[in-house]
Parts: sequence; C-alpha cells; structure tokens
Amino acid sequence: MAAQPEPEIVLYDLACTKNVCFSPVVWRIRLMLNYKQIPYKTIFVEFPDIESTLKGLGLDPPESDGGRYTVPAIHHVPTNTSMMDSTLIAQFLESMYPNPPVPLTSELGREIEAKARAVGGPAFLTSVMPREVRILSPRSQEYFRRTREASLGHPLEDLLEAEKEEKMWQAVSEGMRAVGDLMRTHKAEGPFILGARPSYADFFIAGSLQCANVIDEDVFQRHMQFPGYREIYEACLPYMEKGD
Ligand SMILES: N[C@@H](CCC(=O)N[C@@H](CS)C(=O)NCC(=O)O)C(=O)O
Repeated sequence: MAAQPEPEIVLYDLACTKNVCFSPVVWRIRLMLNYKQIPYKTIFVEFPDIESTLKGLGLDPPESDGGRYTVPAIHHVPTNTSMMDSTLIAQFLESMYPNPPVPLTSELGREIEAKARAVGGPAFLTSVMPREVRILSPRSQEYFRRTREASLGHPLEDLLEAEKEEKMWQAVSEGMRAVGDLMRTHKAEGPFILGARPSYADFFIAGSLQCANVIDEDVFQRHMQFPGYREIYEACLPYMEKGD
C-alpha cells in the first residue's frame, strides 16, 4: 500500500453516527482541501465538546459569530497555526496553497450565494435541520435539541408536519429554479458557476447538498431536481470522496 503523506492540516469537524462529514460549512473547507489535494486528517467533535476542544487550541471565537465556538476549525501543522471560521480558513488555504486556485469571490458567485440562501434557506431549515438530530449521538442530540428548540420556540418535529413541509417546498420551488438557472450562466464552458473550474461558490452549493444527502436521501433528491444544483453537485463529486 502506498504511504499516505503526513497530514499538514488537522480539520475539526462535527461528529455524527455515520462517521462522515455532514456539516454544510465544514464541507466547503473539505471540498477545498480535497480539490487542492492538501493532506489532512479529521478530528470529529461532539456538539457539546466544540467549545472546550477549540479553547484547547487557544482559539477565541470571532465577534461576527456572536462569541460562539464553531467548526470548521483547523490546525496547520507546518506553521503551527490554528484558526476557526470558514471564511478565514478558506482565505488561509488559498494563500498557502494557491494551486490549483479556487476563486473565493466573484460577482456571479456572490449573487448566487445570496439568492440561494434567501430561497433555499427556508427549505433547509424546515427539511434538513430537524432531521439532523436523527444522526447525532445521544449527548449531541440533547445539546442540539435544547439549543435549536430554544431559538425556534417549539419542538424540532413541528417543522416536519407533512402539510407544512409540502407548502414550503411549493413556495420555494420557483425561486430555486431561477437560482439554478443562474448557476448555469456559463454552462457552455463547463458545469461550474464560473465555467470549467470550481470556485468557492460551487463548494457552498455542493456542501449544502452533500449535507442534505448525508442527513436524508429524500430531501437531497428534492434539491437535485433543480437543474444547476444538480450539475454543480455532480461536478464536485470527485472532491467529495474523502468525507472523514
Ligand atoms: N461562521 C461560521 C459558522 C459555522 C457554523 O455555524 N458551524 C456549526 C456547524 S455547521 C457549528 O459549529 N455549530 C456549533 C453549535 O451550534 O454549537 C463559519 O462559517 O465557520
């Protein structure tokens, strides 16, 4: 067996019972690591252990996150640097590992990300988030339910009432179709948002879809009906092979 290269990055990710990455935000970074072929290893952390684990790396949460400790976080072995927050991590990876390049911003990418959040966000909140609890360990389930239900003001399962969920999908379908069309602006040059090669906006879309895929196959398939979303996901598949 060929020797594995020594990991240069330790990636802190969320633990689940499937032992594979399911966080949409961590997937963005993982897609970058896989695409750039940066050797890394993963440490999966349970929800209630994120804060103590990241404090152990000497990290302080950014103001922009309201003082919350979140994953992804990384430790970069060659420079002995640790950081959290996906935007900062993406910038760091792009500066340390510029080849192949991953454009972090573009006008089209920004527009798609904003519109995808606006139209797809409610679908994600209603269909994916309440099902996430099913793939967590009992300790993480307790943490997740307590924190999410406190902000929702009702049990997670209320989101899954069949009629409500269907109505929500009907309400967002037209918008998702329109964002999907926008994703195909450069379809003549290739399957990605900017054409032949992926940018960070593609990883935003593919990461969210992969999260849905790990959590619930039916919900994932609902997203895959929309052209644009489907092409990006399929084009990113080679960079999703390593998920642990
Ligand atoms: N601004 C952060 C947000 C990341 C984030 O929300 N991560 C979630 C997992 S998807 C998390 O770690 N949540 C911890 C918690 O809810 O306690 C980023 O982009 O890195």
